[in-house]
Amino acid sequence: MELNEVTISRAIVEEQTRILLDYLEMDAAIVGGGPSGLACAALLGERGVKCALIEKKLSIGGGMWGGGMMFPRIVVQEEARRLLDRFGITHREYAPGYFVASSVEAVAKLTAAACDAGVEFFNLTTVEDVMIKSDARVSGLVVNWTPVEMAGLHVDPLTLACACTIDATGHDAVVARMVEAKGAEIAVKGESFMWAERAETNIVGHTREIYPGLVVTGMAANAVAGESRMGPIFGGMLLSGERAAALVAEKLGK
Ligand code: 48H
Ligand code: FE2
Repeated sequence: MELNEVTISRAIVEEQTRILLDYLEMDAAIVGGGPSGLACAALLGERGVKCALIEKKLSIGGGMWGGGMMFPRIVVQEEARRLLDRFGITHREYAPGYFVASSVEAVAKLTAAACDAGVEFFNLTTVEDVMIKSDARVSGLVVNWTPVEMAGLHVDPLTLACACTIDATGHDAVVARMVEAKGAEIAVKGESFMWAERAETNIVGHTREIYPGLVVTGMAANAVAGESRMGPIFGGMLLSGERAAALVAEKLGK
């Protein structure tokens, strides 16, 4: 078979353009591809929700790749063990109730689950603003290529419409802060000191719709609530992603 470079180029450009056009309107947009965003995306996709995950970096996985202090291992507690099983992530009981797993396998399997569930990924894409109109709800996301932002170029963005947005941007709670900065009646308190037990116990309760159309999950949920951080224990991230998916699916009637 003789390979034609232009056919290769045409395949990439046409396919991704078709997908981007299709996703200019969607049910749910997940901003951030860390553990909470990935879990949420996979579980929404499995329920038949048309959703995309938007990640500013080249790679998906957020803060999970590095495990704890670059030892590529994560710990998950008893309460979230069923999610390790659900996503097929191998684990070993290190001490009663503490399960240790490879962070690389965890990212890979969560990502694979989201792919299998039909989630689309837009990587190298930064959410730089939100759309809020007279109905006072987040109804869309303003996006640009990350390299445009990195190069400091003035290139105007594009807008995606979404019925629900999930802020899964981690410690910085980027989308929530954008909405707060627009004068909306929400306050992003910022995360508190390390206290794994408290942070992990409370994170699911902090996973909620903080403004019409905007649900927070993962570390962003704790940052909005002024809640503690937890270090490299990841059960709360998975449980929070699961909770966010349930909330969004319910809102969408799925
Ligand atoms: C597009 C964006 C934008 C943007 C950021 O940090 P993450 O892994 O987030 P979580 O909440 O799923 O997981 C948190 C966990 O990794 C962690 O840090 C823990 C448990 N820490 C405890 C502790 O004590 O430190 O992923 C967030 C993702 C990243 O990939 C960002 O690149 C991405 O969001 N992102 N994507 N547009 N504007 N901002
Ligand atoms: Fe962290």
